[in-house]
Amino acid sequence: MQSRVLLVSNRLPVTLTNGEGGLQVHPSSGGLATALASVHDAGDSLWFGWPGLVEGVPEAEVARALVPHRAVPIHITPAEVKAYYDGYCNGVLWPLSHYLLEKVRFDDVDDWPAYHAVNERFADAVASHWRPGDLIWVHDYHLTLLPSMLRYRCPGARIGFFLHVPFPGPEVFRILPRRNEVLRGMIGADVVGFHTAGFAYSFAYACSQLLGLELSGDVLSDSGRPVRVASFPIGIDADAFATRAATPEVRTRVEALRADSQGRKLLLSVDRFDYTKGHVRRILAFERMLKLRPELKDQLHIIQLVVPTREQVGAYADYRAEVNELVGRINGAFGSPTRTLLHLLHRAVEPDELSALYVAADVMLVTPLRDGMNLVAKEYVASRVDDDGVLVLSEFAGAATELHEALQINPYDLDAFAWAIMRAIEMPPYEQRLRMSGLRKTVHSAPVAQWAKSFLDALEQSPTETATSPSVALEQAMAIVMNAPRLLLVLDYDGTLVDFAPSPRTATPDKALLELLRRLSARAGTSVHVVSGRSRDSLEAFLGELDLGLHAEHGLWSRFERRAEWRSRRPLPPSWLDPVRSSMARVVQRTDGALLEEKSGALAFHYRATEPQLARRRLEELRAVLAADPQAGEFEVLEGSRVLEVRLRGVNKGAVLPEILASAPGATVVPLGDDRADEALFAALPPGAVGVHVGTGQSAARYRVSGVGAARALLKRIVDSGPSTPSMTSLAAPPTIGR
Ligand code: ADQ
Repeated sequence: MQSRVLLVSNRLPVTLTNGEGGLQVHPSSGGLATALASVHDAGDSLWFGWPGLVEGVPEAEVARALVPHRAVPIHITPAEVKAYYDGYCNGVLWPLSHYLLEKVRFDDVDDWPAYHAVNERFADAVASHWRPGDLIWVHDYHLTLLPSMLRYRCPGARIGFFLHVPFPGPEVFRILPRRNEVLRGMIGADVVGFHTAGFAYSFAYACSQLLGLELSGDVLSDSGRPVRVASFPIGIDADAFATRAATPEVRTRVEALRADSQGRKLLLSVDRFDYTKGHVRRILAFERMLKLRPELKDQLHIIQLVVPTREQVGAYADYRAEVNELVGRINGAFGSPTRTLLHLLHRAVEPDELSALYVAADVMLVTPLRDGMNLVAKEYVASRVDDDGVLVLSEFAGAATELHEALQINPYDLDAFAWAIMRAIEMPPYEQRLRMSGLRKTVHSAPVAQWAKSFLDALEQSPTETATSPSVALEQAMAIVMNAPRLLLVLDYDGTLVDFAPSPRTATPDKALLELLRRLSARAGTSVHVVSGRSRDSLEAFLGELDLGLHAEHGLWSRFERRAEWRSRRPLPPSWLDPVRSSMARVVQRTDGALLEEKSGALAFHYRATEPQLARRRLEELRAVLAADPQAGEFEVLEGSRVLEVRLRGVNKGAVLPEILASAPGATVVPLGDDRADEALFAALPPGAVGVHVGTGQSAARYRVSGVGAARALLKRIVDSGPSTPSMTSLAAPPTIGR
């Protein structure tokens, strides 16, 4: 690994506080900080993140304090902490990822803008330090928009994204109002990593279902740009835990803990005080067990170590109150005036103390309702150097996919949970050894350094992007465009001027778009052409009243002026489509959500609304049928965004371009397009043209903008730079669109 790595996470590995003794630096807690420390400590890296709220300290002083830690601070205001961190991150994305829908706060209007703004601030900071050759590695749900934002700012950068929390099932993810923005943000990366193959699959499925991206093996195609989606299960530094467990300091503490337990079995859990970690169900399981076997109350000593977390988030306060009440109930029912059965220790502990607890615990309960991975389970295993002890593990922790020898439970099934705890307490030593030795082998075989290396290797091996330009370069080109005496705009429609809709018929232009195009076409010295895959009828119906050149079916048909006759660029062979039509119709009939669009020179199989796996099967079938068609030489098969089109050979957007160029000699050409069909146009451009790709896909265009909203904003700037024309409606894009 030669490249410098720019690590980006919400929190820095150290947190600053401004107390009486001045600026203090403390290590940050939590799984992510622990995991990335090994990458940061080992190599040439810079770490970008929030240093915590340090009000009253000049930013330069904060930056100076972080220099020895190779950390770059990104400041977040108290209002943003509320809306971005407590609000969108921990009030929306966190509970949604963990399937706790009743805890999601959907309607707080400030949360999303703050989330977007903080992601932008991270993007600016990272881009200002990025040098060609650096790898950028973005972490977690706080920064889902960052990969795409960086793709516009850092041309050719290799960008990785890793999600530490679960990616929920697609039907749960679909609930998120900003789902498409979040997915588009993440697919700006070259490699998107998850803890389990299940999460990776859910993400790929959501991208197919909601963005119409195709998946082949473990690679999604973002308009031709490969995005690798894979699982990289995180490990721990198992050797360090094993070594620490055997030190005299830890052994002394273990003896003290055992003396404290007075021969009773120690049941331990260690988690952040978070409602996903399952404290409530765990305590209910203890209660169920003690009701079944009351005599156990004298044989057990239960410690739940909880580290304070997200104390400002409302749902956490309620949760803490609920847990405290339950603890009181259990101790009231099963403890005695001289002995507390269940201890809830509310604090972070030092490594030696944590290790001592792991070594002393006869049974470890790691029973989250959902968890991306869960490092505590692995830390316990690594600390059991004598091959004894029992791990009770929730099947909903990512770790369950690796730790097969644990006693796995469903925390929602209280009876089975209670029986599993009893079984753990009474497990004979030989079975403990059998299980624990297997677990230890697993945990030692995949250390955290290897996790980081395999992710960064995958990132380094990802193909470099060739044609991306930073927004700075687009700004320079825009200056030329806005001052050009003659302008020729050549615009794609779907995905460029309007967002995709489930059916092509419903992607109608809104008022703002019509007004934008009207003003563009009225701008002095400006000609506007729309070149689309759509049929003549559809373009006439949507845009026919405007002074635009219209080119239907990828340029097979043209109408250079309003109300002019449509002209075909080439004769159509009679009834050539008939046999293909019946094969395609048969497939459509058996495919829920699919539809067949018929044009004069093409047939399009649209499957945007089809369940992705079904769509994949039907596509395979269709490709085979078309390849075997006796007329296959007459047509070509082109696959776009959730559409397979059978089209006359040799018809493409590049072929119509010379005629459009001839209609505006000497003009500066500005084409905008988002998908593979537009690449034929970009490939045929004359020198000096300002080709703009819309989205994060692969493109030969020299410039890019993020989406439909940004494409419209660019056109609006062109309108505003020309002689003014009266406006009837606002030109703002509808609220559902873009950034
Ligand atoms: P977390 O939700 O923070 O991590 P986890 O993986 O268990 O969960 O990591 C917690 C870390 O904090 C462990 O290293 C543990 O030792 C430490 N810790 C917990 N309680 C402590 C205490 N009282 N005192 C000191 N240290 C304590 C997120 C995801 C997880 C994922 C990780 C890493 O939610 O699913 O495993 O990131 O990707």
